Amino acid sequence: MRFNTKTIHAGVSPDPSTGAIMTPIFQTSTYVQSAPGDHKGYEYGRTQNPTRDALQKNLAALENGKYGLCYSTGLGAIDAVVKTLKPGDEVIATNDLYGGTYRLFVKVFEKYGIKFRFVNMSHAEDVVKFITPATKLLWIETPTNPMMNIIDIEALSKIGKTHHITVCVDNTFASPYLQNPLDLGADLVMHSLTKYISGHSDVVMGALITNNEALYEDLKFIQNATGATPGPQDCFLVLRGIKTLHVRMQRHCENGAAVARFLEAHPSIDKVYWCGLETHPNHDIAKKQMRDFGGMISFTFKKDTMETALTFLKRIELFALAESLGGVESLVGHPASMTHASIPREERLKNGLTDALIRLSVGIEDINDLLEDLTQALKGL
Ligand code: P1T
Repeated sequence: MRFNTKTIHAGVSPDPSTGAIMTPIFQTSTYVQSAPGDHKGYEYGRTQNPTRDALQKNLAALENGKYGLCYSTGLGAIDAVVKTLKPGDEVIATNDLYGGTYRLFVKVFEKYGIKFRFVNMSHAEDVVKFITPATKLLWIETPTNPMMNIIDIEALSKIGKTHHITVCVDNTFASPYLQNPLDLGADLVMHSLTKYISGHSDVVMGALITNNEALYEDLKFIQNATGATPGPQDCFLVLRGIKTLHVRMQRHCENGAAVARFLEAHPSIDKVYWCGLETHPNHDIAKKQMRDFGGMISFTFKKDTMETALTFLKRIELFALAESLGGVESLVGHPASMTHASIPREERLKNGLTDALIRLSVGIEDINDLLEDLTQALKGL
């Protein structure tokens, strides 16, 4: 099956008892057994649920993986990955990444004796000098949030293999429509399903996908033992959203390209961060590992002040000021005070995340309406 067919059919089949074409919401906490241990593969709602099973199979198929696991949030999925480690282990993570991931690593897991190094991975070979015998995990986000840096998944996966380090890619910004890290050699893919995959800003969930059976068994044990599992209603919403992932993504990419080119040519704009621009430092790697460039864009103003940013945010109408991304509606964010507020200012400034940086999640509205809105909001800035 090709990708655009898998979104609709992979992992799902008509309900055997009724023929319902849509996977039912199995809203149950437990399953009846005819004798102790004699059951139909389902014992308890935290451990297994048929709606969740269908989604996990579908997600595995979209990432060309064998095993999928779903979590109550994207951070719940990341938390599970770190729980495969033990005190004394080290993690090398992308220096620019979602603020919540940084907060989980530094504020929660450092207390348990796990060490995190945040490294610029733009040149894969630069990572090698940070590897020690204790390094057990390479944490890659690409494109990164919010600077849209591109990291060479294939090159880093090779480095991971050589040094026996698990390579996990947070594929949230690209979605499986644009990029499949397992095909490029990564061991594990993580998604915030809250974003492009569910696509309608109505659910918070996360997922992990792998081909490695031992890793899957370890993660499945942690999923059941620690309990960050999603409810069946949310699994249904994500399954429903996935059916249009490919058509939504196609439009996100088209609109993203038009907005990036518009901003690049605008006299009030200084830098545009979007991996589809030929001037992006890792555009060639983006072209190699992604099928298109997506709808996430960050930018700065020539008049690089908070006042300019606040005026823009006050004027803009169609782009709603909100956390999150990847829904059908366009959103605008101010990373320094919103999604990345938990990263110390000096750390984020080192990565180019300035006080006035703006991030756009370009939706699938009519592009002319979006460009008109940006035009009026930027006038005279
Ligand atoms: O919000 P949650 O489903 O727990 O996912 C966390 C997460 C993980 N990885 C990336 C790359 C993310 O962007 C996020 C969540 N990000 C936002 C809420 C945001 O506005 O950037």
